[in-house]
Amino acid sequence: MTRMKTYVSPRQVARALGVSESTLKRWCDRGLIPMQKTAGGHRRMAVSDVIAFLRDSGQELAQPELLGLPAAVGRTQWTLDRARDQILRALIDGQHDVVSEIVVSLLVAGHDLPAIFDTVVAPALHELGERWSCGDVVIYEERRASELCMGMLRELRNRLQPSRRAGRQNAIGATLEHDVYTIPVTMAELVLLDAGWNATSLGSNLPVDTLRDAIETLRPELFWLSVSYVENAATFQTELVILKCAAETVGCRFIVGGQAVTRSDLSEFPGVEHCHSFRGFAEAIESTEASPSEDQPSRSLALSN
Ligand code: B12
Repeated sequence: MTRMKTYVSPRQVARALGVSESTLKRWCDRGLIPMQKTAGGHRRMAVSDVIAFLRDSGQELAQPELLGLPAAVGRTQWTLDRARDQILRALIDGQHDVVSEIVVSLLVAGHDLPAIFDTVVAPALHELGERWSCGDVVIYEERRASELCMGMLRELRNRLQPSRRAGRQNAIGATLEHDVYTIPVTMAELVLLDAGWNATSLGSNLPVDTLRDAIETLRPELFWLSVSYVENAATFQTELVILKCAAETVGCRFIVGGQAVTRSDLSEFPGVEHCHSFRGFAEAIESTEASPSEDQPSRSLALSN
């Protein structure tokens, strides 16, 4: 499997993009790709910045492996529909590299994480669930696909490293007890990270009391709750009351999403926001960014080891 690199030399970037070093230097001088210097005075470029440049410019990537990206990145012009079908196939067959390659290719081609999650990965997982319930996919294949998907999301998370931390708003999120669905709660974390938030998923299956403590102690600007499974509707309502009170106490936004909760489930909870998709979530969190400062990069995708 290809290892991701955090920083590369301008020569490697020029070769990866298939352009001369003088062309690359011109782009750097125009501020299109930031250049950094190591303590020893060597010029270095963050792979994250190169990816952001590719997303913005449409420039092609000749040799992705020089940046530590899967070799096939950019070779195929994925449409979202075809990417969904191929990811489903790769998930069922346990092909980690193919899943990773498709997701990074879509990013490089300019698709953002909400589009990739809402229209590619989530529908592929829905179809996986359908096939599992019909017996066309057996349990080990479903479990392997879930693990593989989580692996791909963890890799993305390791690479979502905002270059500057000052001024960024904090968000925490989780799922409640009995809800074991780590994939959607991690996707929400990634959407926030890519939008420049300092986001931390506390994971899945958390008792409500510890979540209340987390909100009151960590005092984030935003708390997100991912709800993929509700064991008992009455208990869920009580848990929402507790979390809403905690969020009000510290003055943070409280956003709920997930396949086991609808807007009408929250009708008794004015102030608790509902998002139906990651696109809706991305739009909602954008409106929290009170005063976008230069410390909040619009794109923070950083590829690292
Ligand atoms: C992967 C999976 C698992 C994995 C979870 C692994 C993991 N680490 O997360 C494992 C193997 C553990 C599992 C277990 C079970 N599962 Co399961 N599982 C799935 C599967 C295939 C995918 C779930 C997923 O991640 N979807 C991707 C997410 C992103 O999609 P989504 O939730 O629809 O999200 C959309 C919106 O809701 C929103 N959103 C989601 N979260 C959030 C959060 C925020 C903050 C926001 C803003 C938006 C948002 O954005 C997305 C749109 O793009 C689903 C199929 C399906 N329809 O989803 C079945 C499914 C949910 N599972 C099912 C079942 C029956 C089970 C089990 C009972 C049996 C089993 N398979 O072993 C157990 C029970 C576990 C439990 N205690 O609850 C059924 C549920 C049927 C039902 N409604 O009652 C499903 C629907 C499969 C099916 N077709 O029958 N499962």
